[in-house]
Amino acid sequence: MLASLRLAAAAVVVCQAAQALGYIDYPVGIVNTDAYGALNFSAIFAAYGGDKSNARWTRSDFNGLTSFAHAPPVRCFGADAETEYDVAVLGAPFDTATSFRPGARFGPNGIRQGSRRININHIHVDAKLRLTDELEIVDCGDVPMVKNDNKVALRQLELANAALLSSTALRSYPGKSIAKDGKFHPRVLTLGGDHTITLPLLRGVAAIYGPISVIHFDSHLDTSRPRQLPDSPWLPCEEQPVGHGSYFYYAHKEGLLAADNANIHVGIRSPIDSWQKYMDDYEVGFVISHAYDIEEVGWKGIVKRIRDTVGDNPVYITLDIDVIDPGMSPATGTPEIGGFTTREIKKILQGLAGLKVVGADIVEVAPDYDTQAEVTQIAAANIGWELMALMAKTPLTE
Ligand SMILES: [Mn+2]
Repeated sequence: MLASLRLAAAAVVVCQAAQALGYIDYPVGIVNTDAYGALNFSAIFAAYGGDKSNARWTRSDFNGLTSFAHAPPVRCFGADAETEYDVAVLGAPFDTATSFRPGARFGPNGIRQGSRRININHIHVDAKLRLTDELEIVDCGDVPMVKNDNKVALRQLELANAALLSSTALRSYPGKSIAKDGKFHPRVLTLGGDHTITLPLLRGVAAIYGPISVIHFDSHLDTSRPRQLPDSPWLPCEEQPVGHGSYFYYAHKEGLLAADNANIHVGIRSPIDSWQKYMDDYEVGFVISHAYDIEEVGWKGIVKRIRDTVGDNPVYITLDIDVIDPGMSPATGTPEIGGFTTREIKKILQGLAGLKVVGADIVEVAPDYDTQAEVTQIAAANIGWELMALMAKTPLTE
């Protein structure tokens, strides 16, 4: 009792001393005081959390501008074009090639909103690293994709992505880069957007690294072959536009995917209209791990299957949020029941440590269908954090 009284008395003395030093000097009155001008705002705003830097008040969980996981916002295509970084976060607000519920144009904003509790300056406990110790991460904002012409919108994204990828990364490493030009380039984490955006993004990474092994998390195959008349409204002489279920067909046709079926779908479980879809899929270059593999072989078995498929190739990870069960990620265009839990997807992604991840995207987040608790946006944001941890773990050296 006496000891605790002494401690309390000591605390009061320390507090009075701090006030006397002017460290925290709150004005006595609320209005009509000149004291505000003399206030030490750095100290007052930094008092919570112990970080005395001026940046603290913009970087805490729930205030400041909303960027992805509090990454510094950078005008990557304008005034800050000379800034060097290792990972660029890029928004692709596009949803005019969807087959069912639209709304993923608000995905980049929603995922950033869901990322407020994440901080690139924090330690990733499972990966045993602090992202900012390994990578300079910036948020480049959104590409202004036009809303009334998909061809132009996708071209805008392609050019923006290519501009980021072709620059030089801040960090270089001993040994040879896996890039064709031998240089170290930044990696881009794209926030979609419907899944069509992956086609222009793959064009970008393939230009730098050559054909890529794709790890595709999704409940759908997305390798649909465009149909000809009489099954389709397009004339044989007309170019059939790409959509969010056919972009891999075009990626294969353009030679962007690794040869020898070194690409894999994970989490597949949607119905199909014909078994031909599975034959077309194999021709496009994929093997399939179905959602129920999580019961049959567990996350370790799925990780082994992925690693056996992609080997030592450069890897691009594209994740449709509908790979997660709609109970944990309802806000998406084409939900399918029987998906992974967020814990399972984390274990699978963490199991991919050591792979050379040259880029990644998270797509099909449509915040308008989310719960008040923002469960889908929070899930998507945390998946972004896992993807960046994979990038932080493994530099792109041979
Ligand atoms: Mn899907």
